[in-house]
Amino acid sequence: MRKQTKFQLLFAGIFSVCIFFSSSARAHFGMVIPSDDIVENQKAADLHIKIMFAHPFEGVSMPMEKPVKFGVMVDGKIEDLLGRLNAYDLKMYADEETFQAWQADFSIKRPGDYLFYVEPAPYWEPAEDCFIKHYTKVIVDAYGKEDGWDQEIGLKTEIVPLTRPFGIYAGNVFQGIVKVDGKPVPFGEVEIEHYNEKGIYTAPKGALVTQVVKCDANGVFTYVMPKAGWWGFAALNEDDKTLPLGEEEKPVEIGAVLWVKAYEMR
Ligand SMILES: [Cu+2]
Repeated sequence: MRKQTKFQLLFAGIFSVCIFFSSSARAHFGMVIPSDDIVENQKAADLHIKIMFAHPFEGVSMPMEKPVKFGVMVDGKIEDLLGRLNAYDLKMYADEETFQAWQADFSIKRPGDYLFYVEPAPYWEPAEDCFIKHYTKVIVDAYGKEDGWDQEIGLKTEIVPLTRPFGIYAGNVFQGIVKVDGKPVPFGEVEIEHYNEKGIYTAPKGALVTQVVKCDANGVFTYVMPKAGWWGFAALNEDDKTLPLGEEEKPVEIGAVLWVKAYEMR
């Protein structure tokens, strides 16, 4: 009995970050952020990829277990990159301590569109009484091939871009189609956040941290990115399967997350 209490306390401690922030904004985002979204020279071709689970605008991270899958699809072929993952201590701008995140290096050798994806381990979120699993994707174009960015990897849930997902200006419209099990999700919800990496932006009110749009009847969402930098789109749905937590079965929030980078016009 005593032991259980201690365990619960530990559990509460670990996840207190989430609970603390849950009242103002509760948007979690799987993050896959490459060192560049467009590779035009040898130097940029050595990509460094960071894989995190966080509140990207507020600069607060959550501990991330080793992902179940990490790979890249190029020209319709999938390469498993799980063995390249290294854990590191992430500290975002508002973090008071470090949390486990993941990173990998990947050198691009030939032209093409590189679709990187992560399937994380389920994350237990007591504040929402559910597990969270964000299937997260980012697309890097190499040497101007611009071919394949609209392909579907075939993830459990996935955002398929309708707008070319690289080389975008701030102020451009961005559209994508949200799919679960390969089928569009009508009127699904999409949460959007800016990766406020250095904490230079503040939200005037809590509601501005996370933008929310809904898909139309065809599962298509539309958003205009107001500023340069990385933007995350998280389409959230509930899985038809549950996962056990002790004796109980708990629901699983599945997110299809896509990251795109916007540029300022010079
Ligand atoms: Cu959280």
